[in-house]
Amino acid sequence: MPTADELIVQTLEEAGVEYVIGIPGGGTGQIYNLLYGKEDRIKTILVRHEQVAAIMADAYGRATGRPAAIMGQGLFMASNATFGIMEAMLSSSPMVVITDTSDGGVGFHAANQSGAGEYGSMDITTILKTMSKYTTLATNPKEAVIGTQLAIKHATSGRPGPACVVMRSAAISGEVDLESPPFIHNAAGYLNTAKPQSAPQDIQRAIDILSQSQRPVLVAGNGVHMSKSHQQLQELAELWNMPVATSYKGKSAIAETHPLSVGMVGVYGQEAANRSVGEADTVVVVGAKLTPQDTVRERPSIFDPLRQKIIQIDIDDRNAGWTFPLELGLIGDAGSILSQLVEASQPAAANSAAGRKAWADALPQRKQDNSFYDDPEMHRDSSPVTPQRLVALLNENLSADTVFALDAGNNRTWMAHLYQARQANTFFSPGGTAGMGWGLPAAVGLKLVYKDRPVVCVTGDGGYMMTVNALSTAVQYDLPIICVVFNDGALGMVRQHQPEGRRIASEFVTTDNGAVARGFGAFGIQIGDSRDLPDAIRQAQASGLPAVIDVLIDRGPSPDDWRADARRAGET
Ligand SMILES: Cc1ncc(C[n+]2csc(CCOP(=O)(O)OP(=O)(O)O)c2C)c(N)n1
Ligand SMILES: [Mg+2]
Repeated sequence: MPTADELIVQTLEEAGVEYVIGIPGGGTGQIYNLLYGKEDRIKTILVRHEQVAAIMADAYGRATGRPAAIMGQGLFMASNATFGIMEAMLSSSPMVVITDTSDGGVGFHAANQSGAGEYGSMDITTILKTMSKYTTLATNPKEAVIGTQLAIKHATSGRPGPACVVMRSAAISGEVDLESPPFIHNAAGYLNTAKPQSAPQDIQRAIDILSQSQRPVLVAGNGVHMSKSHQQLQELAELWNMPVATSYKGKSAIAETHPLSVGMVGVYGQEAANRSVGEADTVVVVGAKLTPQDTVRERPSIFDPLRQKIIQIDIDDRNAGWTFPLELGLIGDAGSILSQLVEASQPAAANSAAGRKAWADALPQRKQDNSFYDDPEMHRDSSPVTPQRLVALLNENLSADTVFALDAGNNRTWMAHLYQARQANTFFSPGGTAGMGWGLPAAVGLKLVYKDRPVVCVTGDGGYMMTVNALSTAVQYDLPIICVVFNDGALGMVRQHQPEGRRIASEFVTTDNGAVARGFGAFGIQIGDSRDLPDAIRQAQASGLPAVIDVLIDRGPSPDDWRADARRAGET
Protein backbone atom coordinates (compact mmCIF):
# COMPACT_ATOMS: atom_id res chain seq x y z
CA MET A 1 0.00 0.00 0.00
CA PRO A 2 1.31 3.50 -0.76
CA THR A 3 1.91 5.92 2.10
CA ALA A 4 0.22 9.30 2.42
CA ASP A 5 3.44 11.27 1.86
CA GLU A 6 3.99 9.43 -1.44
CA LEU A 7 0.44 10.19 -2.55
CA ILE A 8 0.76 13.84 -1.50
CA VAL A 9 3.76 14.22 -3.81
CA GLN A 10 1.80 12.40 -6.53
CA THR A 11 -1.10 14.83 -5.97
CA LEU A 12 1.19 17.83 -6.40
CA GLU A 13 2.45 16.35 -9.67
CA GLU A 14 -1.05 15.57 -10.95
CA ALA A 15 -2.26 19.08 -10.16
CA GLY A 16 0.75 20.65 -11.87
CA VAL A 17 2.09 22.36 -8.75
CA GLU A 18 5.41 23.69 -9.94
CA TYR A 19 7.02 24.94 -6.71
CA VAL A 20 7.20 23.83 -3.10
CA ILE A 21 8.63 26.68 -1.05
CA GLY A 22 9.48 26.52 2.64
CA ILE A 23 11.62 25.12 5.43
CA PRO A 24 11.45 21.41 6.33
CA GLY A 25 10.32 20.63 9.83
CA GLY A 26 8.20 18.10 11.73
CA GLY A 27 6.36 15.66 9.51
CA THR A 28 6.83 17.77 6.41
CA GLY A 29 10.48 16.69 6.34
CA GLN A 30 9.37 13.30 5.01
CA ILE A 31 7.48 14.92 2.17
CA TYR A 32 10.51 17.05 1.31
CA ASN A 33 12.63 13.89 1.21
CA LEU A 34 10.29 12.40 -1.38
CA LEU A 35 10.69 15.46 -3.61
CA TYR A 36 14.33 14.53 -4.12
CA GLY A 37 15.00 13.80 -7.80
CA LYS A 38 11.72 15.32 -8.99
CA GLU A 39 13.10 18.77 -9.91
CA ASP A 40 11.98 18.44 -13.53
CA ARG A 41 8.33 18.55 -12.36
CA ILE A 42 8.33 20.04 -8.85
CA LYS A 43 11.04 22.47 -7.80
CA THR A 44 11.87 22.94 -4.16
CA ILE A 45 12.89 26.35 -2.85
CA LEU A 46 14.48 26.62 0.56
CA VAL A 47 13.91 29.99 2.20
CA ARG A 48 15.44 31.59 5.28
CA HIS A 49 12.11 32.42 6.89
CA GLU A 50 8.57 31.09 6.39
CA GLN A 51 7.26 34.64 5.86
CA VAL A 52 9.34 34.83 2.70
CA ALA A 53 7.94 31.50 1.46
CA ALA A 54 4.37 32.73 1.87
CA ILE A 55 5.04 36.07 0.18
CA MET A 56 6.85 34.41 -2.73
CA ALA A 57 3.92 32.04 -3.21
CA ASP A 58 1.45 34.94 -3.01
CA ALA A 59 3.28 36.82 -5.77
CA TYR A 60 3.71 33.67 -7.89
CA GLY A 61 -0.01 32.93 -7.49
CA ARG A 62 -0.99 36.42 -8.61
CA ALA A 63 1.28 36.30 -11.64
CA THR A 64 0.30 32.83 -12.84
CA GLY A 65 -3.17 32.16 -11.43
CA ARG A 66 -1.75 28.86 -10.18
CA PRO A 67 -0.89 27.97 -6.60
CA ALA A 68 2.60 27.31 -5.37
CA ALA A 69 2.71 25.14 -2.25
CA ILE A 70 4.34 26.42 0.88
CA MET A 71 5.38 23.66 3.20
CA GLY A 72 6.83 23.59 6.68
CA GLN A 73 6.26 22.78 10.32
CA GLY A 74 2.89 23.73 11.77
CA LEU A 75 3.94 26.04 14.57
CA PHE A 76 5.98 28.16 12.22
CA MET A 77 3.56 28.12 9.31
CA ALA A 78 0.88 29.29 11.73
CA SER A 79 3.14 32.08 13.00
CA ASN A 80 5.92 33.10 10.62
CA ALA A 81 4.06 32.36 7.38
CA THR A 82 0.79 34.02 8.36
CA PHE A 83 1.85 37.46 7.09
CA GLY A 84 1.90 36.16 3.52
CA ILE A 85 -1.11 33.88 3.92
CA MET A 86 -3.17 36.82 5.19
CA GLU A 87 -2.14 39.02 2.27
CA ALA A 88 -2.95 36.21 -0.18
CA MET A 89 -6.40 35.89 1.39
CA LEU A 90 -7.09 39.61 1.10
CA SER A 91 -5.68 39.79 -2.43
CA SER A 92 -7.39 36.67 -3.81
CA SER A 93 -4.14 34.91 -4.56
CA PRO A 94 -4.10 31.11 -4.91
CA MET A 95 -1.74 29.32 -2.49
CA VAL A 96 -1.57 25.85 -0.95
CA VAL A 97 -0.32 25.49 2.62
CA ILE A 98 0.91 22.02 3.61
CA THR A 99 1.76 21.61 7.26
CA ASP A 100 1.52 19.40 10.30
CA THR A 101 0.65 19.50 13.98
CA SER A 102 4.00 18.04 15.09
CA ASP A 103 2.06 16.20 17.74
CA GLY A 104 4.34 13.16 17.97
CA GLY A 105 1.31 11.07 18.81
CA VAL A 106 0.29 13.15 21.80
CA GLY A 107 -1.89 15.72 20.10
CA PHE A 108 -4.34 15.34 22.98
CA HIS A 109 -1.96 17.28 25.20
CA ALA A 110 -2.96 20.84 25.88
CA ALA A 111 -0.94 23.68 24.37
CA ASN A 112 0.67 24.38 27.73
CA GLN A 113 2.12 20.86 27.75
CA SER A 114 4.06 21.52 24.57
CA GLY A 115 7.77 21.98 24.35
CA ALA A 116 10.60 22.40 21.92
CA GLY A 117 8.58 21.98 18.77
CA GLU A 118 7.38 18.49 19.66
CA TYR A 119 3.84 17.93 20.87
CA GLY A 120 2.97 21.14 19.11
CA SER A 121 -0.58 21.19 20.27
CA MET A 122 -1.12 24.86 19.54
CA ASP A 123 -4.38 25.10 17.63
CA ILE A 124 -2.82 25.49 14.19
CA THR A 125 -6.02 24.60 12.37
CA THR A 126 -7.95 27.42 14.01
CA ILE A 127 -5.17 29.95 13.41
CA LEU A 128 -5.08 29.11 9.69
CA LYS A 129 -8.88 29.01 9.42
CA THR A 130 -9.06 32.67 10.30
CA MET A 131 -7.11 33.65 7.19
CA SER A 132 -7.79 31.02 4.55
CA LYS A 133 -10.55 29.97 2.17
CA TYR A 134 -10.31 26.40 3.36
CA THR A 135 -8.42 24.62 6.14
CA THR A 136 -8.80 20.94 6.92
CA LEU A 137 -7.26 18.81 9.68
CA ALA A 138 -6.23 15.36 8.46
CA THR A 139 -6.32 12.84 11.28
CA ASN A 140 -5.51 9.78 9.13
CA PRO A 141 -3.43 9.08 6.00
CA LYS A 142 -6.30 9.08 3.52
CA GLU A 143 -7.58 12.41 4.82
CA ALA A 144 -4.07 13.80 4.36
CA VAL A 145 -4.14 12.94 0.65
CA ILE A 146 -7.71 14.03 -0.04
CA GLY A 147 -7.15 17.13 2.10
CA THR A 148 -4.19 18.08 -0.10
CA GLN A 149 -6.28 17.53 -3.24
CA LEU A 150 -9.07 19.72 -1.87
CA ALA A 151 -6.66 22.42 -0.72
CA ILE A 152 -5.41 22.69 -4.31
CA LYS A 153 -8.97 22.78 -5.61
CA HIS A 154 -10.14 25.45 -3.17
CA ALA A 155 -7.04 27.59 -3.68
CA THR A 156 -8.04 28.11 -7.31
CA SER A 157 -11.84 27.82 -7.38
CA GLY A 158 -14.09 30.90 -7.55
CA ARG A 159 -12.30 33.79 -5.91
CA PRO A 160 -8.83 32.29 -5.38
CA GLY A 161 -7.06 32.32 -2.01
CA PRO A 162 -4.93 30.32 0.37
CA ALA A 163 -6.12 26.82 1.30
CA CYS A 164 -4.45 24.70 3.94
CA VAL A 165 -4.06 21.06 4.90
CA VAL A 166 -2.89 20.46 8.47
CA MET A 167 -1.89 16.88 9.18
CA ARG A 168 -1.50 14.90 12.36
CA SER A 169 2.03 13.48 12.52
CA ALA A 170 0.87 9.88 12.14
CA ALA A 171 -1.32 10.75 9.13
CA ILE A 172 1.68 11.75 7.01
CA SER A 173 3.57 8.47 7.04
CA GLY A 174 0.65 6.04 7.33
CA GLU A 175 -0.49 3.68 4.58
CA VAL A 176 -3.50 4.51 2.42
CA ASP A 177 -6.00 1.82 1.48
CA LEU A 178 -6.86 2.53 -2.15
CA GLU A 179 -9.50 -0.20 -2.41
CA SER A 180 -12.14 1.25 -0.10
CA PRO A 181 -14.11 4.51 -0.27
CA PRO A 182 -13.55 7.36 -0.24
CA PHE A 183 -11.41 6.62 -3.30
CA ILE A 184 -8.38 8.61 -4.37
CA HIS A 185 -8.86 10.03 -7.88
CA ASN A 186 -6.45 11.94 -10.09
CA ALA A 187 -6.18 15.44 -8.59
CA ALA A 188 -6.35 17.12 -12.00
CA GLY A 189 -10.03 16.16 -12.25
CA TYR A 190 -10.92 18.49 -9.39
CA LEU A 191 -9.64 21.49 -11.29
CA ASN A 192 -11.65 21.27 -14.53
CA THR A 193 -14.15 24.03 -13.76
CA ALA A 194 -15.12 26.44 -16.53
CA LYS A 195 -15.08 30.16 -15.68
CA PRO A 196 -18.44 31.59 -14.59
CA GLN A 197 -20.15 34.05 -16.96
CA SER A 198 -23.19 36.30 -16.62
CA ALA A 199 -26.58 35.58 -18.17
CA PRO A 200 -27.08 37.34 -21.56
CA GLN A 201 -30.07 39.35 -20.27
CA ASP A 202 -27.93 40.77 -17.44
CA ILE A 203 -25.19 41.72 -19.90
CA GLN A 204 -27.89 43.49 -21.95
CA ARG A 205 -29.03 45.41 -18.85
CA ALA A 206 -25.49 46.67 -18.38
CA ILE A 207 -25.33 47.70 -22.04
CA ASP A 208 -28.65 49.57 -21.68
CA ILE A 209 -27.37 51.44 -18.62
CA LEU A 210 -24.17 52.40 -20.45
CA SER A 211 -26.12 53.51 -23.54
CA GLN A 212 -28.17 55.94 -21.45
CA SER A 213 -25.16 57.25 -19.61
CA GLN A 214 -23.47 60.51 -20.56
CA ARG A 215 -20.46 60.28 -18.27
CA PRO A 216 -19.47 56.65 -17.70
CA VAL A 217 -16.22 55.62 -16.03
CA LEU A 218 -14.52 52.29 -15.38
CA VAL A 219 -12.87 51.49 -12.05
CA ALA A 220 -10.59 48.49 -12.48
CA GLY A 221 -9.21 46.49 -9.58
CA ASN A 222 -7.14 43.47 -8.72
CA GLY A 223 -9.72 41.22 -10.41
CA VAL A 224 -8.49 42.45 -13.80
CA HIS A 225 -4.98 41.31 -12.87
CA MET A 226 -6.16 38.00 -11.46
CA SER A 227 -8.24 37.17 -14.52
CA LYS A 228 -5.58 38.57 -16.87
CA SER A 229 -8.25 40.56 -18.68
CA HIS A 230 -6.19 43.67 -19.41
CA GLN A 231 -6.91 43.47 -23.12
CA GLN A 232 -10.69 43.12 -22.68
CA LEU A 233 -10.73 46.04 -20.22
CA GLN A 234 -8.99 48.29 -22.72
CA GLU A 235 -11.29 47.17 -25.54
CA LEU A 236 -14.41 47.93 -23.52
CA ALA A 237 -13.05 51.35 -22.55
CA GLU A 238 -12.21 52.17 -26.16
CA LEU A 239 -15.60 50.99 -27.47
CA TRP A 240 -17.42 53.36 -25.12
CA ASN A 241 -14.68 55.99 -25.05
CA MET A 242 -14.81 55.99 -21.27
CA PRO A 243 -12.06 56.92 -18.81
CA VAL A 244 -10.45 54.13 -16.79
CA ALA A 245 -9.46 54.63 -13.17
CA THR A 246 -7.92 51.85 -11.10
CA SER A 247 -7.85 50.95 -7.45
CA TYR A 248 -4.44 50.73 -5.76
CA LYS A 249 -4.25 46.97 -6.30
CA GLY A 250 -5.58 47.50 -9.80
CA LYS A 251 -2.70 49.85 -10.70
CA SER A 252 -1.56 48.99 -14.24
CA ALA A 253 -4.85 47.24 -15.09
CA ILE A 254 -4.45 49.50 -18.11
CA ALA A 255 -1.27 51.30 -19.20
CA GLU A 256 -1.39 54.66 -17.43
CA THR A 257 -0.08 56.26 -20.62
CA HIS A 258 -3.24 55.16 -22.49
CA PRO A 259 -5.30 58.24 -23.47
CA LEU A 260 -8.30 56.93 -21.52
CA SER A 261 -6.34 56.24 -18.32
CA VAL A 262 -6.99 58.67 -15.49
CA GLY A 263 -4.71 56.82 -13.04
CA MET A 264 -5.41 55.52 -9.60
CA VAL A 265 -8.48 56.57 -7.63
CA GLY A 266 -8.51 56.96 -3.85
CA VAL A 267 -6.42 58.34 -1.03
CA TYR A 268 -3.10 58.08 -2.89
CA GLY A 269 -4.59 58.45 -6.33
CA GLN A 270 -4.55 61.00 -9.10
CA GLU A 271 -6.79 64.01 -8.82
CA ALA A 272 -7.81 63.33 -12.44
CA ALA A 273 -9.14 59.91 -11.37
CA ASN A 274 -10.92 61.18 -8.27
CA ARG A 275 -12.58 63.94 -10.32
CA SER A 276 -13.48 61.67 -13.23
CA VAL A 277 -15.16 59.18 -10.91
CA GLY A 278 -16.75 62.01 -8.95
CA GLU A 279 -18.30 63.56 -12.06
CA ALA A 280 -19.42 60.25 -13.58
CA ASP A 281 -23.07 59.28 -13.82
CA THR A 282 -22.29 55.58 -14.28
CA VAL A 283 -19.43 53.77 -12.57
CA VAL A 284 -18.52 50.29 -13.81
CA VAL A 285 -16.42 48.62 -11.13
CA VAL A 286 -14.45 45.58 -12.30
CA GLY A 287 -12.89 43.29 -9.71
CA ALA A 288 -12.40 45.95 -7.04
CA LYS A 289 -13.63 45.65 -3.47
CA LEU A 290 -13.98 49.41 -3.05
CA THR A 291 -11.99 49.61 0.15
CA PRO A 292 -11.99 52.75 2.29
CA GLN A 293 -8.66 53.67 0.68
CA ASP A 294 -10.19 53.36 -2.82
CA THR A 295 -13.22 55.47 -1.95
CA VAL A 296 -11.42 57.93 0.36
CA ARG A 297 -13.65 56.64 3.15
CA GLU A 298 -16.77 56.84 1.01
CA ARG A 299 -16.27 60.51 0.21
CA PRO A 300 -19.50 61.44 -1.64
CA SER A 301 -17.73 63.80 -4.01
CA ILE A 302 -16.03 60.70 -5.50
CA PHE A 303 -18.36 57.69 -5.08
CA ASP A 304 -22.00 58.42 -4.45
CA PRO A 305 -24.73 55.87 -5.15
CA LEU A 306 -27.34 58.62 -4.83
CA ARG A 307 -25.92 60.35 -7.91
CA GLN A 308 -24.29 57.46 -9.74
CA LYS A 309 -25.47 54.19 -11.18
CA ILE A 310 -22.94 51.64 -10.02
CA ILE A 311 -22.42 48.39 -11.91
CA GLN A 312 -20.10 46.02 -10.08
CA ILE A 313 -18.47 42.98 -11.66
CA ASP A 314 -16.95 40.53 -9.19
CA ILE A 315 -16.14 36.83 -8.93
CA ASP A 316 -17.42 36.95 -5.33
CA ASP A 317 -21.10 37.81 -5.02
CA ARG A 318 -20.45 39.10 -1.51
CA ASN A 319 -18.14 41.82 -2.85
CA ALA A 320 -20.66 43.10 -5.39
CA GLY A 321 -22.84 45.52 -3.46
CA TRP A 322 -20.92 45.30 -0.19
CA THR A 323 -19.68 48.89 -0.03
CA PHE A 324 -22.43 50.62 -2.02
CA PRO A 325 -25.91 49.73 -3.24
CA LEU A 326 -25.80 48.80 -6.91
CA GLU A 327 -27.78 49.38 -10.05
CA LEU A 328 -26.54 45.98 -11.19
CA GLY A 329 -24.14 43.34 -9.91
CA LEU A 330 -22.61 40.93 -12.43
CA ILE A 331 -21.13 37.87 -10.77
CA GLY A 332 -18.42 35.91 -12.51
CA ASP A 333 -14.90 35.94 -13.85
CA ALA A 334 -13.90 39.49 -14.79
CA GLY A 335 -12.30 38.34 -18.02
CA SER A 336 -15.34 36.36 -19.14
CA ILE A 337 -17.77 39.16 -18.30
CA LEU A 338 -15.63 41.86 -19.91
CA SER A 339 -15.50 39.70 -23.06
CA GLN A 340 -19.28 39.35 -22.97
CA LEU A 341 -19.68 43.12 -22.57
CA VAL A 342 -17.26 43.79 -25.43
CA GLU A 343 -19.19 41.44 -27.67
CA ALA A 344 -22.57 42.95 -26.74
CA SER A 345 -21.41 46.58 -27.05
CA GLN A 346 -22.02 47.03 -30.77
CA PRO A 347 -24.07 48.67 -32.16
CA ALA A 348 -25.18 50.22 -28.83
CA ALA A 349 -21.84 51.93 -28.13
CA ALA A 350 -21.59 53.51 -31.58
CA ASN A 351 -25.28 54.52 -31.60
CA SER A 352 -25.01 56.34 -28.27
CA ALA A 353 -21.55 57.86 -28.80
CA ALA A 354 -22.89 61.40 -29.38
CA GLY A 355 -24.27 61.54 -25.83
CA ARG A 356 -20.81 60.87 -24.39
CA LYS A 357 -18.83 63.13 -26.71
CA ALA A 358 -18.53 66.15 -24.40
CA TRP A 359 -17.33 63.90 -21.57
CA ALA A 360 -14.69 62.21 -23.71
CA ASP A 361 -13.53 65.49 -25.26
CA ALA A 362 -12.98 67.05 -21.83
CA LEU A 363 -10.68 64.29 -20.64
CA PRO A 364 -7.27 65.48 -21.92
CA GLN A 365 -7.82 68.93 -20.40
CA ARG A 366 -8.85 67.42 -17.05
CA LYS A 367 -5.63 65.43 -16.94
CA GLN A 368 -3.57 68.47 -17.84
CA ASP A 369 -5.31 70.66 -15.25
CA ASN A 370 -4.56 68.18 -12.49
CA SER A 371 -0.81 67.67 -13.09
CA PHE A 372 -1.24 64.10 -14.25
CA TYR A 373 1.82 62.14 -13.07
CA ASP A 374 3.76 65.33 -12.70
CA ASP A 375 5.38 67.20 -9.83
CA PRO A 376 7.98 69.99 -10.03
CA GLU A 377 10.36 67.98 -7.83
CA MET A 378 10.47 65.21 -10.40
CA HIS A 379 12.69 67.37 -12.57
CA ARG A 380 15.22 68.61 -9.99
CA ASP A 381 18.43 66.74 -9.19
CA SER A 382 19.63 66.86 -5.60
CA SER A 383 21.54 65.23 -2.77
CA PRO A 384 19.95 63.66 -0.80
CA VAL A 385 17.48 62.53 -3.43
CA THR A 386 13.87 63.68 -3.32
CA PRO A 387 11.40 60.80 -3.53
CA GLN A 388 9.72 62.46 -6.51
CA ARG A 389 12.98 62.63 -8.45
CA LEU A 390 13.76 59.01 -7.61
CA VAL A 391 10.41 57.88 -9.03
CA ALA A 392 11.01 59.95 -12.18
CA LEU A 393 14.50 58.49 -12.65
CA LEU A 394 13.23 54.94 -12.20
CA ASN A 395 10.64 55.57 -14.90
CA GLU A 396 13.27 57.05 -17.23
CA ASN A 397 15.87 54.33 -16.68
CA LEU A 398 13.81 51.14 -16.51
CA SER A 399 12.12 49.56 -19.51
CA ALA A 400 8.35 49.70 -19.96
CA ASP A 401 7.99 45.95 -19.33
CA THR A 402 9.62 46.16 -15.86
CA VAL A 403 7.57 44.33 -13.24
CA PHE A 404 7.30 46.11 -9.88
CA ALA A 405 6.66 44.79 -6.40
CA LEU A 406 5.76 47.58 -3.99
CA ASP A 407 5.97 47.64 -0.20
CA ALA A 408 4.40 49.88 2.46
CA GLY A 409 5.00 53.38 3.76
CA ASN A 410 5.78 56.66 2.03
CA ASN A 411 7.89 54.93 -0.62
CA ARG A 412 4.89 53.06 -1.98
CA THR A 413 2.66 56.11 -1.94
CA TRP A 414 5.23 58.00 -4.03
CA MET A 415 5.53 55.08 -6.44
CA ALA A 416 1.80 54.42 -6.70
CA HIS A 417 1.05 58.12 -7.13
CA LEU A 418 3.82 59.30 -9.45
CA TYR A 419 5.07 56.28 -11.40
CA GLN A 420 3.17 56.20 -14.68
CA ALA A 421 2.93 52.55 -15.74
CA ARG A 422 3.67 52.34 -19.45
CA GLN A 423 2.46 48.78 -19.80
CA ALA A 424 -0.46 46.84 -18.33
CA ASN A 425 0.08 44.18 -15.65
CA THR A 426 3.33 45.59 -14.32
CA PHE A 427 2.45 46.46 -10.69
CA PHE A 428 2.04 44.10 -7.74
CA SER A 429 1.39 45.39 -4.24
CA PRO A 430 0.43 44.25 -0.75
CA GLY A 431 -2.87 46.07 -0.96
CA GLY A 432 -4.61 43.69 1.43
CA THR A 433 -2.58 44.21 4.57
CA ALA A 434 -0.32 47.09 3.46
CA GLY A 435 2.36 45.14 5.30
CA MET A 436 6.00 46.21 5.32
CA GLY A 437 8.45 43.58 4.10
CA TRP A 438 6.27 42.25 1.26
CA GLY A 439 8.10 43.82 -1.66
CA LEU A 440 11.46 42.05 -1.68
CA PRO A 441 10.20 38.45 -1.30
CA ALA A 442 7.39 39.26 -3.76
CA ALA A 443 9.94 40.37 -6.34
CA VAL A 444 11.85 37.13 -5.83
CA GLY A 445 8.62 35.17 -6.32
CA LEU A 446 7.75 37.21 -9.43
CA LYS A 447 11.17 36.52 -10.92
CA LEU A 448 10.26 32.81 -10.95
CA VAL A 449 7.59 33.79 -13.48
CA TYR A 450 9.04 36.79 -15.32
CA LYS A 451 12.47 35.31 -15.99
CA ASP A 452 13.21 37.48 -19.02
CA ARG A 453 11.90 40.80 -17.74
CA PRO A 454 13.37 43.17 -15.18
CA VAL A 455 11.72 42.67 -11.78
CA VAL A 456 12.16 45.54 -9.36
CA CYS A 457 11.17 45.82 -5.72
CA VAL A 458 10.71 49.33 -4.38
CA THR A 459 10.74 49.48 -0.60
CA GLY A 460 11.53 51.64 2.41
CA ASP A 461 14.51 51.02 4.64
CA GLY A 462 12.11 49.77 7.32
CA GLY A 463 10.38 47.25 5.05
CA TYR A 464 13.65 46.14 3.45
CA MET A 465 15.15 45.09 6.75
CA MET A 466 12.07 43.07 7.74
CA THR A 467 12.56 40.45 5.02
CA VAL A 468 16.12 41.17 3.89
CA ASN A 469 16.88 37.44 4.17
CA ALA A 470 15.02 36.97 0.86
CA LEU A 471 18.21 38.26 -0.82
CA SER A 472 19.91 35.06 0.22
CA THR A 473 17.17 33.05 -1.51
CA ALA A 474 17.49 35.22 -4.62
CA VAL A 475 21.26 34.58 -4.69
CA GLN A 476 20.84 30.84 -4.07
CA TYR A 477 18.31 30.32 -6.88
CA ASP A 478 19.85 32.82 -9.30
CA LEU A 479 16.90 35.22 -9.35
CA PRO A 480 18.45 38.58 -10.28
CA ILE A 481 15.90 41.09 -9.06
CA ILE A 482 16.71 44.73 -8.29
CA CYS A 483 15.67 46.18 -4.95
CA VAL A 484 15.53 49.97 -4.69
CA VAL A 485 15.52 51.17 -1.09
CA PHE A 486 14.11 54.59 -0.20
CA ASN A 487 16.50 55.06 2.72
CA ASP A 488 15.31 57.90 4.94
CA GLY A 489 16.67 56.29 8.11
CA ALA A 490 13.17 56.21 9.48
CA LEU A 491 9.69 54.81 9.45
CA GLY A 492 9.01 57.77 7.20
CA MET A 493 5.25 57.59 7.16
CA VAL A 494 5.14 57.34 10.95
CA ARG A 495 7.77 60.02 11.51
CA GLN A 496 6.10 62.59 9.30
CA HIS A 497 3.01 62.51 11.51
CA GLN A 498 4.98 63.20 14.69
CA PRO A 499 5.53 66.78 15.84
CA GLU A 500 9.03 68.24 15.51
CA GLY A 501 10.91 67.79 18.78
CA ARG A 502 8.63 64.96 19.94
CA ARG A 503 9.72 62.17 17.61
CA ILE A 504 9.45 58.76 19.21
CA ALA A 505 10.10 55.21 17.94
CA SER A 506 10.36 56.31 14.32
CA GLU A 507 14.07 56.87 13.56
CA PHE A 508 16.73 54.21 12.92
CA VAL A 509 20.50 54.11 13.22
CA THR A 510 22.08 54.64 9.80
CA THR A 511 22.46 51.50 7.73
CA ASP A 512 24.30 50.98 4.47
CA ASN A 513 21.84 48.64 2.79
CA GLY A 514 24.14 48.22 -0.20
CA ALA A 515 26.84 46.81 2.08
CA VAL A 516 24.28 44.52 3.68
CA ALA A 517 23.45 43.18 0.20
CA ARG A 518 27.10 42.51 -0.62
CA GLY A 519 27.29 40.36 2.49
CA PHE A 520 24.65 38.10 0.98
CA GLY A 521 26.67 37.74 -2.24
CA ALA A 522 24.37 40.17 -4.05
CA PHE A 523 25.35 43.38 -5.83
CA GLY A 524 24.95 46.36 -3.53
CA ILE A 525 25.50 50.09 -3.83
CA GLN A 526 24.50 53.15 -1.84
CA ILE A 527 23.96 56.49 -3.56
CA GLY A 528 23.22 59.92 -2.16
CA ASP A 529 22.90 62.01 -5.31
CA SER A 530 20.15 61.61 -7.87
CA ARG A 531 22.68 62.09 -10.70
CA ASP A 532 24.26 58.75 -9.72
CA LEU A 533 21.09 56.71 -10.11
CA PRO A 534 21.19 55.93 -13.86
CA ASP A 535 24.70 54.52 -13.52
CA ALA A 536 23.74 52.55 -10.40
CA ILE A 537 20.90 50.92 -12.36
CA ARG A 538 23.27 50.10 -15.21
CA GLN A 539 25.78 48.54 -12.81
CA ALA A 540 23.05 46.55 -11.05
CA GLN A 541 21.76 45.17 -14.34
CA ALA A 542 25.26 44.42 -15.64
CA SER A 543 26.16 42.49 -12.48
CA GLY A 544 23.70 39.73 -13.38
CA LEU A 545 23.17 39.29 -9.63
CA PRO A 546 20.29 40.13 -7.34
CA ALA A 547 21.01 43.77 -6.60
CA VAL A 548 20.23 46.43 -4.03
CA ILE A 549 20.37 50.14 -4.79
CA ASP A 550 20.18 51.99 -1.49
CA VAL A 551 19.16 55.60 -2.10
CA LEU A 552 19.57 58.24 0.61
CA ILE A 553 16.27 60.08 0.61
CA ASP A 554 15.38 63.65 1.47
CA ARG A 555 12.98 63.42 4.42
CA GLY A 556 11.38 66.75 3.59
CA PRO A 557 8.73 66.10 0.95
CA SER A 558 5.48 64.69 2.29
CA PRO A 559 2.77 62.75 0.45
CA ASP A 560 0.30 64.69 2.59
CA ASP A 561 0.74 67.54 0.11
CA TRP A 562 -1.43 65.63 -2.35
CA ARG A 563 -2.98 62.87 -0.25
CA ALA A 564 -6.74 62.97 -0.71
CA ASP A 565 -7.65 62.58 2.97
CA ALA A 566 -4.70 64.42 4.50
CA ARG A 567 -5.48 66.92 7.19
CA ARG A 568 -3.99 70.23 6.17
CA ALA A 569 -2.95 73.25 8.18
CA GLY A 570 -5.96 75.28 9.20
CA GLU A 571 -8.36 72.36 8.91
CA THR A 572 -10.19 71.36 12.03
C1 LIG B 1 4.75 44.89 9.09
C2 LIG B 1 4.23 46.26 9.31
N1 LIG B 1 4.40 46.86 10.52
C3 LIG B 1 3.93 48.11 10.73
C4 LIG B 1 3.28 48.79 9.74
C5 LIG B 1 2.76 50.22 9.99
N2 LIG B 1 3.50 51.16 9.10
C6 LIG B 1 3.00 51.62 7.92
S1 LIG B 1 4.10 52.54 7.07
C7 LIG B 1 5.27 52.38 8.27
C8 LIG B 1 6.65 52.99 8.08
C9 LIG B 1 7.38 52.38 6.93
O1 LIG B 1 8.75 52.72 7.00
P1 LIG B 1 9.69 52.40 5.76
O2 LIG B 1 9.55 50.99 5.35
O3 LIG B 1 11.06 52.84 6.06
O4 LIG B 1 9.05 53.28 4.61
P2 LIG B 1 8.99 54.89 4.50
O5 LIG B 1 7.64 55.32 5.01
O6 LIG B 1 10.11 55.43 5.32
O7 LIG B 1 9.14 55.15 3.04
C10 LIG B 1 4.78 51.61 9.33
C11 LIG B 1 5.54 51.29 10.59
C12 LIG B 1 3.10 48.11 8.50
N3 LIG B 1 2.46 48.66 7.48
N4 LIG B 1 3.60 46.88 8.32
MG1 LIG C 1 12.00 54.65 5.73
